Amino acid sequence: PETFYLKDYKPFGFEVESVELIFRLAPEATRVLSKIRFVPREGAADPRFFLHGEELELISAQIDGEPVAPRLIDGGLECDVPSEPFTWESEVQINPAANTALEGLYMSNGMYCTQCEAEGFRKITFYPDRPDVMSTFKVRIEGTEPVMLSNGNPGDSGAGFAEWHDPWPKPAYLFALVAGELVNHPDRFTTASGKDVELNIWVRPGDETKCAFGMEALKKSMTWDEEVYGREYDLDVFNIVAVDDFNMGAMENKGLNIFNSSCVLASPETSTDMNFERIEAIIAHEYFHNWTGNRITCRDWFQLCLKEGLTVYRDAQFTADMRSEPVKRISDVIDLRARQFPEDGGPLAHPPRPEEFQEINNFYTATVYEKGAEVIGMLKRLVGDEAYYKALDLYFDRHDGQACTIEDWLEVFEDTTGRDMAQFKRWYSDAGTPRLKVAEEYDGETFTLTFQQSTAPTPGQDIKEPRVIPIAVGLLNDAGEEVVPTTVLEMTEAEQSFTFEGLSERPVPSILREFSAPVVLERETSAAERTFLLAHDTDPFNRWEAGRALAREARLAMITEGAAPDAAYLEALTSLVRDDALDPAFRALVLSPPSQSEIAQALHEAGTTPDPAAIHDAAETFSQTLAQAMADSLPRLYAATTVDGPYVPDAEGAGKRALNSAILGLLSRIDGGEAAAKQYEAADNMTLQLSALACLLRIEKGADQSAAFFEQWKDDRLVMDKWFGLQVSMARPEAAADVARSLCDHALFDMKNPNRFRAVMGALAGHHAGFHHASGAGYALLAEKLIALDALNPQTTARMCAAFQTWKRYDDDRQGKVRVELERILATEGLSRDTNEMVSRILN
Ligand code: HT7
Ligand code: ZN
Repeated sequence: PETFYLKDYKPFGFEVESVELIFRLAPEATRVLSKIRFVPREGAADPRFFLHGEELELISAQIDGEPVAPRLIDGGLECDVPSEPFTWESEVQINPAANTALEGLYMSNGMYCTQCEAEGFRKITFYPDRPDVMSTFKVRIEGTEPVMLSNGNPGDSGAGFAEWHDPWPKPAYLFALVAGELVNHPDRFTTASGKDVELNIWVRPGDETKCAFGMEALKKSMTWDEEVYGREYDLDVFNIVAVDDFNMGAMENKGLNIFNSSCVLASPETSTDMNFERIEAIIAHEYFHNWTGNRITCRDWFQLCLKEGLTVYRDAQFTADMRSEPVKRISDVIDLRARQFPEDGGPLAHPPRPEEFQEINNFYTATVYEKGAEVIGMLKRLVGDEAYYKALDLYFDRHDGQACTIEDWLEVFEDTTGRDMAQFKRWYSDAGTPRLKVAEEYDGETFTLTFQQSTAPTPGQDIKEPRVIPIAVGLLNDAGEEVVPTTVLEMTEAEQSFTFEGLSERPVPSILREFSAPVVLERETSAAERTFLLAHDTDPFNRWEAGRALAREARLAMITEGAAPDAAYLEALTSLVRDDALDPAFRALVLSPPSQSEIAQALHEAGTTPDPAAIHDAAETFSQTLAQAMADSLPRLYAATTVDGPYVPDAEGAGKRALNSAILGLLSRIDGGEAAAKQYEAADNMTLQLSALACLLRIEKGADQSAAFFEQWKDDRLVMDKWFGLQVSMARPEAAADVARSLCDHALFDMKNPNRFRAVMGALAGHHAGFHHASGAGYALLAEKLIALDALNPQTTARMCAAFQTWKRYDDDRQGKVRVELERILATEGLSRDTNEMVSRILN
């Protein structure tokens, strides 16, 4: 397969002045007519007229009204064209009903729907399908569907047709079309400058009762972007459509966002608190793309983090403002360590701005998104809030309507702050997570922190130069008071010391507050000091972090030394959980244990080969011991944290329910599931129903409730995804693969629906002891199902291959078994480019 390189970038030789499209819809034979005005660029580096096109049947082509015979070549067509501006017209036929890859125009439940990012538009018509080619679009849809939507503002419509006009120049990846039997949940929004905008969430009939929360989230996002970034909406209409079959979460098409139904539909009866929070965040994320992604887009796909990192950063700010800042930060760091750190430390490591790819769909990664967002956070910490917003204003002013690069982005910071961003740019070009070692010294007056940074080699990058690292530090006295408030130290050297003068007693440092940089902090500290920070740190993130380190160390001691669960830690945890003055959501986070995969990573880093069974047993023993240690107070704590009154999906209620559910998890280990069974019976919302069912399944007492749950919800696809997933994640390790296999044979299992596939296979991959069971059954089943899925949906298959990325952490026997499966996938005839690239990288 061809490899594409950042260094090879050349602008397209033509400008596209306007695009007009006509769609004649038919499930198996849709006709697409295009009329595109091209203007040759003077002095173009590449004057070749090449249009991308895949899986298209060319019916006819004309230039300025005269028939032409283009040369059909791999991936598109070439044609001889005039040296003056000209109009290209073509007619192609496509088959949406046969499109199971869910890229281009496809059918989902009888509804027409598109997904064009990154390179799906070339499956709709011949076009320069690259993000730096921007144009206005006029679209006419002809069909019998009651609702027919496209980007921009509505034009004429009548029996059998609807027209749309998008006045904002956009790249083809933001094109969208939806047609089908849909109903809307309407609303309106008036922008800060008085523009009246029609808002709609379009869903299948029956789902209209699940749109109110999403609509509120949309209006809150619109207000927030005006207030915080000064960004207003720019069309008369903003449409959102919910689709059941979708490869990812949602897509920011201009004026017509398309959502995986799991990321927009919500009701108390069918959605958990976590679903509500995620929906609010994703609606915000897609909406925020209107400015960071659509009005200003990427020059090429290597620059993907320009729009994704910034937009993730913006949606995190939004969630922090709507909910709790520390809780959001802690949750994001848990997620970063679980998804991005393993990527950065394994065979799939790549910089936030990669320099080569075979299939761009494989680079919608935690590194591009979440590390990309961390990089923005560091930038803001280094320049300060005021300079950050000044730079953003300049970015919007200077680059509105353009397709930009990371260089353009950093230049606005250079121009507004006068800083040289050359060293900072390494965060975009270098892969790998820096490790930051810290040593402390106190001479009776001066406290010195000495840091050393180092980054291990990553694929294709052996040498790593030092990066700029903002290290937020605060100093505490032994009464827990701040003697030095949070200060951002700017580390630029491989080794660097920072001093704090005038301290009459040795302070306790709180380092990397708010997780001010995406690094691994290595600090030799006593358990006593960690316990002190868990009780007293004035930075909530580091308070949680101290608890997390204690939890990790307790687990490691259990696994490597056969130690009992650490008594001092158990005591500290117990008193924190009982502390009513603390935010329940924070207490729930402190109580939730490190994942088994995180423990495996910690063992690996400490030079011990992780044994998944031993890690699983230690986790069980720890929770059982904690439950017994707290036995007397658990029923009271459970009662005290129960939320009374009608369900409201707000942050406060969600925090209380999270704590209540963590306590129920412990309680069910000692009461035989009595409280959980009662909660299940009484539950009037999905959060309580599902948490009770999970507790019961974990102690193998939930068979009746599971059957009842199935009967109650078998007609609701999204709830059934939860049921499918839970069966696997709550299975005993030795049974997990068998449970997953039999679920794949279930009448309601559907290979073509990515949500259902991920519910089962994603749960298996996330079941650490089950997936890595010594039998190899987990590896074999995942490989078998990925091979089957690849023939239908390469994008989702390739993404799920990442489950194998940590394989070299484990023992030779397991490595051997994984290798066999990876080689089996690679040897599959007709394997997609997507999966081929992923498996080859993982194997190397
Ligand atoms: N920009 C979008 C990324 C995307 C995508 C979404 C749905 C299906 C396939 C996709 N390929 C790429 C989503 C986002 O980041 O907002
Ligand atoms: Zn995005």
